[in-house]
Amino acid sequence: MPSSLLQEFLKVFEQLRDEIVNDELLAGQPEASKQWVKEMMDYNVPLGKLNRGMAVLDVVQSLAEAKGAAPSAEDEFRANALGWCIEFLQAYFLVADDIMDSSITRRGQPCWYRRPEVGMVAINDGIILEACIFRILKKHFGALPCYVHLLELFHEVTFKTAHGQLLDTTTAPIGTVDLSRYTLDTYLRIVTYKTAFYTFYLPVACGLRLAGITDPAAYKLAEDICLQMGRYFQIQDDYLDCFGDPEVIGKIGTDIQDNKCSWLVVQALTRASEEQKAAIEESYGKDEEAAVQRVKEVYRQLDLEGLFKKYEQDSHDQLVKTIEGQDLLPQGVFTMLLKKIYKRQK
Ligand code: GPP
Ligand code: MG
Ligand code: MG
Ligand code: MG
Repeated sequence: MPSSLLQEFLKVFEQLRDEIVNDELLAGQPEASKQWVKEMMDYNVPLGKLNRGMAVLDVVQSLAEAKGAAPSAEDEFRANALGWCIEFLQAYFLVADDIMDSSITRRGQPCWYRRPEVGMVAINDGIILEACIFRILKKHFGALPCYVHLLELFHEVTFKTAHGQLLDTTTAPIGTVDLSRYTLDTYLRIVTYKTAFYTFYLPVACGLRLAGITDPAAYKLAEDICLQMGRYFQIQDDYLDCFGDPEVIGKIGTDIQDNKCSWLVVQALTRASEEQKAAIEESYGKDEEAAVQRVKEVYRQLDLEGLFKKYEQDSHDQLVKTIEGQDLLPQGVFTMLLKKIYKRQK
């Protein structure tokens, strides 16, 4: 039985989805195209963990609680609607990312572009998913003082994420293995941009805007903490890509085949013997099972699982210290997010 918060959140999705399908701008469109959009949204938007989307309400609640208040029903609806805007953005990114990464499954089902009736129509569906954000914002936030801030926030975060994705894909050109590219600096830049802004800063900044906070120092602090958390989150993602259970994470890892600048390869290269480096050089970036297994064997020899577990604990402890060491924003804003990802298996 899903929690009542989750039920409430899913109810808001149904409302927003129906509003989009019946959007006056689509009046006169054939039924079949409306049906396509509805099914495409149902397939791609609500089936994930929903951590990002549900975080906006958590943030709004923490901010209200710190003032001894509780959000009104209207504030809760708005927080959830903004949460769905983030989930639409995420759906858009994932549809596109799965094409770029030649991925096979996502959230336990075939990637959208791999459905026979979809193929490259998925690119257009991604564009529709992004456009939905701005229909939701206009309808539900258009009259609020925070509207322009929210528009800027979604635009800026998208701009940054796409630049992260640019670095991610161009650092991993298919067919050329250049191990000198896989440095920690390059890695941190990629993941800060491709993941941390939209996964952590965006939900927190949405909550701060809804709560009417305008102090730039609050946004700067939120950004610092959220980017730190986002890097930790993507390092977990890279770890799970190799060592996670595809049944649990809902996706089959492709980082080794895709030549990705993953945290694992970066760490492996700083620890590998000449022989192990040669094995990685020979096998990385090849879409062959034996080559993938060879790379994983080196990772096991170097005990990257143990290294990750230690990193995970240190990183968590460091984050707790940073969160507790400030008094500009209620700690709950961040601890709720951190609790959901600490030692995650999916
Ligand atoms: C995660 O990378 C980053 C994204 C999904 C952002 C994509 C951004 C675009 C502008 C398309 P990943 O490839 O490691 O994620 P996953 O493991 O979920 O495929
Ligand atoms: Mg991917
Ligand atoms: Mg990717
Ligand atoms: Mg990944």
